[in-house]
Amino acid sequence: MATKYHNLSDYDPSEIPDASNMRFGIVVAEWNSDITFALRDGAINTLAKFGTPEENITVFHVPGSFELVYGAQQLTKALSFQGLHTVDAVIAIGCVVKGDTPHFDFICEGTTQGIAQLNATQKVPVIYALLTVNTMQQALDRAGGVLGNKGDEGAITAIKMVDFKRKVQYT
Ligand code: DLZ
Repeated sequence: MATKYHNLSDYDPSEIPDASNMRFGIVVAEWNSDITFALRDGAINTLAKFGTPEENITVFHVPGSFELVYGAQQLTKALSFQGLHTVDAVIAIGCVVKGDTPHFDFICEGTTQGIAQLNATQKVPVIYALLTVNTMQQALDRAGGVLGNKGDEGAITAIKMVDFKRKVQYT
């Protein structure tokens, strides 16, 4: 959670593993694309900063945040039948803005539980880069605004989780 005490783009670069031999899938919701595309670009730039080549990043778009679970699940599977490579981690990017009805709560809950379930059952970590905000200003603040970029945070988390996975699997 971003607060005035925690900027989403703040991290110590010396603590981030080299990501040059990692492969990532990014699934992005098109709802609130002004926000989600800024998060996506932040994630891609941060992965590149730590060495991930462009060809190791596969980006897919889905209509809304609710579809992120299905999208992420598909990306966690081998994509070789499409000539693509299996990914080491998936970053799920969305932005749900509170409206006048309980729809917000259902989308947030379904997406959150779905991503949690993928993490508990699949081999590939799925990173939760979902903004759930009351106002568009809160989203802007977290999409490259005063509180940083949730996409940066998602990329750093993805790199750390791939590193974690490799350590627990191979040591
Ligand atoms: C329907 C809907 C609404 C009202 N709001 C959002 C939103 O703020 N953010 C978002 O990512 N998606 C929204 N959606 C779309 C749902 O996620 C989903 O795409 C549709 O309910 C179709 O399954």
